[in-house]
Amino acid sequence: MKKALLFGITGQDGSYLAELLLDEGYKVVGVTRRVSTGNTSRISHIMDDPSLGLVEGDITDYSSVLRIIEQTNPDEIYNLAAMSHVGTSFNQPILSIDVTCTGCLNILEVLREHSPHTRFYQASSSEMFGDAITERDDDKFQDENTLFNPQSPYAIAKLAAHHATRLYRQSYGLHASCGILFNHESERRGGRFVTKKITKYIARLNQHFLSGGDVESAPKLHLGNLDAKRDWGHAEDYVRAMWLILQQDEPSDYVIATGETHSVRDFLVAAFDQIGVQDYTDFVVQDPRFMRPSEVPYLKGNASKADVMLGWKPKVSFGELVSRMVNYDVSELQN
Ligand code: NAP
Ligand code: G4F
Repeated sequence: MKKALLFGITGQDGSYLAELLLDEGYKVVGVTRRVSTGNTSRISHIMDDPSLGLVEGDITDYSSVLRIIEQTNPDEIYNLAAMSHVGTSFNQPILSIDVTCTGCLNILEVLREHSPHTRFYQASSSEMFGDAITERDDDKFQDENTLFNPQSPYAIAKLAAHHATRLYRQSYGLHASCGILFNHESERRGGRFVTKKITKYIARLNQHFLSGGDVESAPKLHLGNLDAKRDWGHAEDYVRAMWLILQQDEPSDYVIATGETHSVRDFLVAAFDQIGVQDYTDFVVQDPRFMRPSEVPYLKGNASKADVMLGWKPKVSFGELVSRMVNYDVSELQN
């Protein structure tokens, strides 16, 4: 029975990856942080699985990372832990670097010194590309050879962790790989990311209309930049890629993306359409509080390498993603 250790098991991706690994017959150990209120809601449905264990730790604390890896002796480690909100990283840059970059180095150092046989997956991000390609280049894709030009403290931290993973692979022979994942969302997406913010609002608006409210009295949705374009997929598809990456004989880095790009405005239109509203402009307020000091204007990934080497392709389309998220939030609110 293979053993996998997951940093970030309580997050969106961690919860889907834990499900996948349990289905594949793994023993899964997840690292959770001590917090004053619960943070295990995304994994509550698998908590009683005898093949799942949780240990308390924090990725910024080298001693807990060392202890957990030594005690677990895993075949595979997936590092999904991060301060993953780009906007927040502008206000908490040092924490972002500590968690997202130093945290990764803590694991790599433990692997180098104490557990070189363990395979390692690092959650790299398309945010690292920054503005290397702009909106003016609408027919262009980012791939494994595209230059990085990070535009946020989060992206700088991810890029440093990305290079550290590559360096430890090359210098010390670790089986260490990075998935450069483009945006992926789901019913379990955190509420402050733009997609979930929109779909939760749509559910509230739907409720407002169902209880007799009109357009005038409807709540408003406050958003920032509507022109940014993202390559949005579903997290279930993307965690399958993470697992496939660690099953390869040779470690390597892979772009994981759908190859389609849509603006935030496109997402808004598609989400409003789910409740039969054709014009979102009566409901959306552009609010400077949600504009970022620096923006990534355009992301569209080319995942050909993953297709050829891993046999990976996304299954969930943009339209299905939007409708799954809206339907989920609508029924959550109704129940
Ligand atoms: P998420 O929902 O925000 O989950 C982040 C996880 O990291 C949570 O389990 C969180 O624990 C944990 N964490 C935060 N600080 C920690 C610390 N100091 N020590 C230990 N754990 C800590 O993020 P996600 O969307 O699942 O993304 C997973 C990973 O992929 C992240 O590294 C993210 O940056 C990266 N990524 C995501 C996307 C995307 O579009 N989703 C794209 C590219 C890369 P709590 O639950 O206790 O907060
Ligand atoms: O949903 P977002 O916050 O995601 P962002 O910044 O693209 O980052 C996500 O994807 C990265 C991969 O590319 C991950 F590495 C990262 O961890 C995270 O999962 O914002 C998407 C776009 C941005 O251009 C933002 O400026 O939506 C724009 N936006 C407009 N109004 C907003 C809002 N974003 C948020 N969060 N909230 C708004 O009100």
